[in-house]
Amino acid sequence: MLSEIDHVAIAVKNLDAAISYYKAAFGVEVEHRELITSDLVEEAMIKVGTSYVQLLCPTAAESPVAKFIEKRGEGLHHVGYRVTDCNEALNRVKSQGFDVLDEVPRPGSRGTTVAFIHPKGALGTLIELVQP
Ligand code: CMX
Ligand code: CO
Repeated sequence: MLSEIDHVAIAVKNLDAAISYYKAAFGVEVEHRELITSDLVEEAMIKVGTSYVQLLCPTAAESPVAKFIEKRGEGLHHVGYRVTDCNEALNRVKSQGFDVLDEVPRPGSRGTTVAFIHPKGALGTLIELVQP
């Protein structure tokens, strides 16, 4: 059901500073940058093999990522697993009785379809199901 790691998301306070770090330390470039207005974040995607590092910066104080940084500081925020059918994967999680944050799949960045699973029922890890 989980075909690949789509991305590993890192919450950052300053997107340009985070991109500069990745450029300086690893010589890598941003492949895609997008404002995700529905989630009040801006992302910068850096390709690693067939997966990405998603640098994630809040665009408003009420962004879930702003709240996360305030509580825990910068760092790993969630893991995105690539799935072929987000609806099917989400329904499986729900049918097993686990808490989800999205009752139905919704549009994500890059034209993807996504659904989030609550970290509380998922070993303390926020999980995003990503259908390309
Ligand atoms: N990973 C693990 N645990 C997390 C977490 C995270 N990213 N964010 C919050 N938690 C934990 C908190 O530590 C807290 O635990 P305790 O109760 O033990 O203190 C609990 O979850 C509740 O946290 P909270 O600070 O009260 O935050 P909220 O419940 O308001 O929000 C969450 C948390 C996961 C429901 C919210 O961040 C959310 O809906 N996320 C999904 C959407 C999202 O993250 N969008 C941005 C990314 C977009 C993209 O990748 O495309
Ligand atoms: Co993500």
